[in-house]
Order: sequence, then C-alpha cells, then structure tokens
Amino acid sequence: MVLKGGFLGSLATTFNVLNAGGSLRVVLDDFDLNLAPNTPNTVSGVLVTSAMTNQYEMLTLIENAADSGVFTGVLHTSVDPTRGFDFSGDMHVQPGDLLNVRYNDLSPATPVERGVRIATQAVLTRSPLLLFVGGSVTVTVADMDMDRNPQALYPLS
Ligand SMILES: [Ca+2]
Ligand SMILES: [Ca+2]
Repeated sequence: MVLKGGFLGSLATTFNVLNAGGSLRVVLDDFDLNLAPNTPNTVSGVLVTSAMTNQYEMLTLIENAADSGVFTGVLHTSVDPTRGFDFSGDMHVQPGDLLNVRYNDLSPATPVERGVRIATQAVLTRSPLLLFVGGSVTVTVADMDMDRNPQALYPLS
C-alpha cells in the first residue's frame, strides 16, 4: 500500500455517551487512505475494545465519496454483561462500560484514540419507603451521566 503520506487521521464518534444497545457511528478523516480518487475506498483496522470485558471488534469503514478521505462505519451493541465473541460485529456492553476506539495511523505513525462511555440507567430511590397521608417524600436520582459538573450540584430539569 502506497500512502500519500503525512495526514494525521482524526477520529470522531456520534456520541461521547452511548445508550447500551445503540449503534455507534465512527468517522475517520485521513486523506492518505483515499488511494483511488475516482472511487470510494474502504479501510479496515479501526479497533473497538470494551474496558469491562476486553471484547474486540474491528470496524470496516467506507469512504463517503469518491475523493473525500472521510470514512464511516457503524458498530452495533447489545446489552449483555457476558463477554461477546471477538470480531462478531456485535459488541456486548453494559451500563458504565467504556469503549476505546483506536486507529493506528501509519503516516505519520501515530495511534489515534477516542473513548465512548456507555450510559448508566438512572436509579430512582425514595424515602421513606412507606408513605403516610400528608407526609413528604424525597426522590433521589442517581445517574452519573447527569453529573456534568462534579464540583457542583446540578439542577435536573
Ligand atoms: Ca495518515
Ligand atoms: Ca477514493
């Protein structure tokens, strides 16, 4: 493979936080991989790894136009706490998991990475558990995704 050389690839994902079971769209921008200007090229070698189970999935990306150097691919996920088969095309994820999306650019020789968090489901608790007429109830929402600023109390709306 002859590389035109020198463009450092950049990776983007549709979401920084993905719902478990959702599909993650990955975009790689590296003009070096546009080997034929008159036809869309394909790129395999974008590796996605689950931090919780260490399952691997390899994405094949397709150039979105004949001469763009921009490649897109989709990773499907399933809500399943067991480790899925590597390279099955279906990443098993659970809430709180962290997916690492990695592409090893050959020119320049530099790994490019992005992290995508799997959303945690909010847990509702109330206190007291038994209500009496005229009493008050406190509802607590525990959801790390809502906490955009860990230094401050964040108002829910
Ligand atoms: Ca490159
Ligand atoms: Ca092309």
